[in-house]
Amino acid sequence: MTPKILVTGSAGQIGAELVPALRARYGRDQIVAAIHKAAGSPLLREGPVETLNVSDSSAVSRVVRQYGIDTVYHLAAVLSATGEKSPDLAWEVNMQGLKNVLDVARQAKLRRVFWPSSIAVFGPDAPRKNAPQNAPLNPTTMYGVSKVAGELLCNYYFLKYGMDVRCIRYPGLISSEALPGGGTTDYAVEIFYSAIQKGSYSCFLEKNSTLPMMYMPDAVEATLKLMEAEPSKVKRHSGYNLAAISFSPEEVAAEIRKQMPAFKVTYSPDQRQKIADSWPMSIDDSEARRDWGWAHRFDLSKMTGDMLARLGPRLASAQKGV
Ligand code: AKB
Repeated sequence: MTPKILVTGSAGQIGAELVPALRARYGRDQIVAAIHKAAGSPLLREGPVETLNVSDSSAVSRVVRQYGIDTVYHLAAVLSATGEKSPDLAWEVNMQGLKNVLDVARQAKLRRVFWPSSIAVFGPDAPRKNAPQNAPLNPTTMYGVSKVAGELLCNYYFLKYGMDVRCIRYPGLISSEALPGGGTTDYAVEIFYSAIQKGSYSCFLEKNSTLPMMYMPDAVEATLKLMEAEPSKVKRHSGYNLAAISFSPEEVAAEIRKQMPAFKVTYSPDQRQKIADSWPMSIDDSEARRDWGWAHRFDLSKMTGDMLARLGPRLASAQKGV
């Protein structure tokens, strides 16, 4: 059966690549891209689009009924750095938004729900290297708190109502198609834009601040793989650890320098450093690999090559006004 899908937060970094991938897979009209206020990429407009505030439960319910939705990818969220500036907003969007989507999913008897968790569920007491699936979850950011509570809520809806909620703990995501907004790992995207546009970058994390990261094509692949897995293979309905590569700002800068030898990076850590320091450097994702066959394709060098190859010509023609 071809799913009829609603994607909330479609204009965000994940949505900008996941919506086209879902449309390519299931058909353009099967995917309703919900955006909040942001205009989103023109690509989103190539199929049904709705303006939707996930804090408004009746609006979520209306869209689900109107389109006969059976699956929701609920991506709308406030990320870690914005969440520290506006903790109330992070709680409202991340928690109330998720609760609304789960309640609508229950009432409308939806088939499946996807919800993104994050490496932000971990705090300073989790092992710094290869943080295991069942490490202590004591985050020190509001974003992390909302992700832990959200995971518990997803699992509660599975246990109590039998809802098929599926969930991944994403690492920092790097996309050639959309800029991130308000996260701690955003530097790993900005650095590519700045290298191409200015030949230099001022990094807001320390040079040796290693974090778990992933190229967006891998993240999209993992998301589709988990959502298409046979129910018997999905052994947990809180977040699966998911990993690909771990690198520091100086390591990605060195990789970029292989193609742009004059590229210069300076380091002036800001308040985001404290958030980065509270997260593990790497994640053990063996459960995801074992349960539903997850495997990443992009290492640091392959990702850097692909990012520069995609962004270079696009930014050059934008500069020329083509
Ligand atoms: C952030 O930096 O807040 C996000 C995340 C790791 O979930 N990219």
